[in-house]
Amino acid sequence: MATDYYQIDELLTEEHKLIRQSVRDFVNQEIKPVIDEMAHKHKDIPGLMPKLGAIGALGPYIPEEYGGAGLDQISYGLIMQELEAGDSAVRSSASVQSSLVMFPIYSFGSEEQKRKYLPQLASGEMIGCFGLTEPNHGSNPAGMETRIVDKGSHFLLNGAKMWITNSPIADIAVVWARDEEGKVRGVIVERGMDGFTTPETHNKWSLRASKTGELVFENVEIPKENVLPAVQSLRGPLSCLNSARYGISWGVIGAAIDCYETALKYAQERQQFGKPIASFQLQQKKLAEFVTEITKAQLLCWRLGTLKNEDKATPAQISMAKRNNVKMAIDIARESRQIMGGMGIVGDYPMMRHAANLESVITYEGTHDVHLLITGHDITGINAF
Ligand code: TGC
Ligand code: FAD
Repeated sequence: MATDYYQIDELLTEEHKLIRQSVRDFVNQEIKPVIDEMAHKHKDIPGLMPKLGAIGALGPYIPEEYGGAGLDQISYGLIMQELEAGDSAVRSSASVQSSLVMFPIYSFGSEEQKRKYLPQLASGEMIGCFGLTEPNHGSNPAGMETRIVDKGSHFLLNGAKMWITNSPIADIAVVWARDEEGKVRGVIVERGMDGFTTPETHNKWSLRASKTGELVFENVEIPKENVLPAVQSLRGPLSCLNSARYGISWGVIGAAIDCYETALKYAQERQQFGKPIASFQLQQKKLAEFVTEITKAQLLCWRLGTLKNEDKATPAQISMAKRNNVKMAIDIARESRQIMGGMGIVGDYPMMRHAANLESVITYEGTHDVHLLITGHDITGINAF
């Protein structure tokens, strides 16, 4: 992973480059040797979360006093990029834990909640998941049917969430539900609470090295201290999505570079008609377009990261980057597979796995079309949902 056609490395600090290198080393040693087998067997990578915790990939931008690494947003992006070069499932685990579990607890939680959960989440001893999507409400979470009712000494939670990354292995779930006044509240549900189950979703053809499942709540008694005090509207969960979508914008660059570099090397070595296939114009066109699109995506992310560091990135800017970069990566995965000919379909090369994973990435955290409508709304002022 060295593609840097526009010398973007010159915009990074020495610390950024060291962080990137350490995550790259981790992926080369711990993920790449096992990922094909894990994806084939539909198993998550053993001990992944503590390993991610040990390299500082869980909650990198959460302050050190809560167990995070206190890093900036460019560092977070570079970590996501390197993890997704290994597999989107690995980046997914890190981004859910960081942006969808630690971020809401840090941003909306009480001091007690921060001290109780964040250090264990940062180390990977505790695994978290995020429940927003429901069986009847995906793109439109405002329609959520999950409810919490105040029973005086506790809240009672009823409802169901679907398509939840890591739900079958999670110790806690940050869950979004409406209260009696119709306000959207965030609650921390712990495994073992009566009436709380997490059935696994089987037979996925995408993100096979990651567990996905449901969250089902049947009269679950939620202690009052498990409600996030500082959030009472959809703005809460949607602001978590900003952080996760930003990470995905960087992450998919890693998957794209993995495909591009594999195809470039293969095209230079593979001979047909007495010449390397890289000498044919049609193959050069593909490779030249890959590096052009990767470079544009890198610049988009770098600028977005600097805006995020200054707290100036808008949700619509983040939507543009998520949409553009995921499409860029899925196109490169599909086209680079063609450069490999028949070899492109076997697990010795990463293209099919990345392409299949990216089918989820283009759907979750807001679909490709939803992000286009967010841009449309932003530039016209007209909501077309
Ligand atoms: P709307 O009326 O526009 O807004 C409601 C309130 O929220 C505010 N808001 C935001 N705040 C922060 N960040 C954002 N991105 C925000 N977007 C909106 C808004 O200002 C308003 O605030 P207030 O204070 O006035 O109440 O909301 P809407 O119901 O019309 O919906 C807008 C829409 C469609 C863009 C939104 O619902 C959406 O983004 N839908 C897509 C759903 C989605 O992305 N789900 C993701 C689930 S999590 C997931 O997929 C994890 S995968 C993890 C992995 O494995 O990596
Ligand atoms: P729908 O909302 O039913 O959309 C179906 C199609 O209709 C899409 O093409 C969509 O773009 C289109 N569409 C919808 N509305 C409009 C409109 N107004 N105009 C034009 N087109 C429209 N969710 C979580 O809460 N937590 C998680 O951890 C999580 N992890 C996931 C992991 C995986 C592997 C997957 C696949 C999903 C995950 N999700 C998670 C759910 C994900 O966010 C949703 O799948 C996504 O938001 C889309 O919702 P949906 O699947 O219900 O599709």
